[in-house]
Amino acid sequence: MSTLRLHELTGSPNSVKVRVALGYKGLDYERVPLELDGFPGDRAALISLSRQPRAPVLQHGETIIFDSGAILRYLEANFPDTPPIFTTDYATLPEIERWELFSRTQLSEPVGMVFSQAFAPAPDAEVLAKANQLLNEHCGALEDALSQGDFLVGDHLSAADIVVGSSLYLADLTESNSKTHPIAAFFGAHLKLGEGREKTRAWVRRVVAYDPIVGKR
Ligand SMILES: N[C@@H](CCC(=O)N[C@@H](CS)C(=O)NCC(=O)O)C(=O)O
Repeated sequence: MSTLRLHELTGSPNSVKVRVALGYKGLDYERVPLELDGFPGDRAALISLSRQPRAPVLQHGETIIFDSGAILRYLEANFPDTPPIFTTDYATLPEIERWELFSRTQLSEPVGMVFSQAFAPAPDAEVLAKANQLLNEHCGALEDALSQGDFLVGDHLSAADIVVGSSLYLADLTESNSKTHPIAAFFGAHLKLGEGREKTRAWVRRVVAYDPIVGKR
């Protein structure tokens, strides 16, 4: 079988998502971390590989897949002997997709606000406070869902948990797992799941535990 090679930005949630999926499925892979000397930095290697500039990109033999959501779907469709992260049930698939959308909209807004402050000459305390407030408000939906069961959809880990949980690792960093990049360290210092978000916090830890890099606390 061809080697799975993951071209990643090690601390980026979209790369974490793919490593969690690979870990949960028990698939061996080789990491190819992208070393950047700034942001967005030189993306020539990714562009020549995949005709676009963003990580993660998965290489499987001659096949190249970009975008974390596309990679999760590729793994699901092509490794049928591994634990499922989507579903065979017609009505349940859109539930998983709704959580993916939640991550790309509700969560990416406060995460984007903190990200922008990581590059500011002096971080704006008001923007950071607003980001924390927004994030914790949006996570109310997760506390509600996790009061019904251990997973967002169904009775096992799915792409819903992987996508949302991996994005939220940025709000639950420790000194040790925020060492992937100075930007991760900035998140560790400035974005936190607050009071009343205990179920969310415990579930994020369960999800990212499948990633040997940021899952180690
Ligand atoms: N194509 C991305 C989604 C959008 C995106 O690019 N998001 C930013 C951060 S929220 C990212 O992952 N950047 C990685 C990079 O700069 O290579 C994915 O694989 O999911």
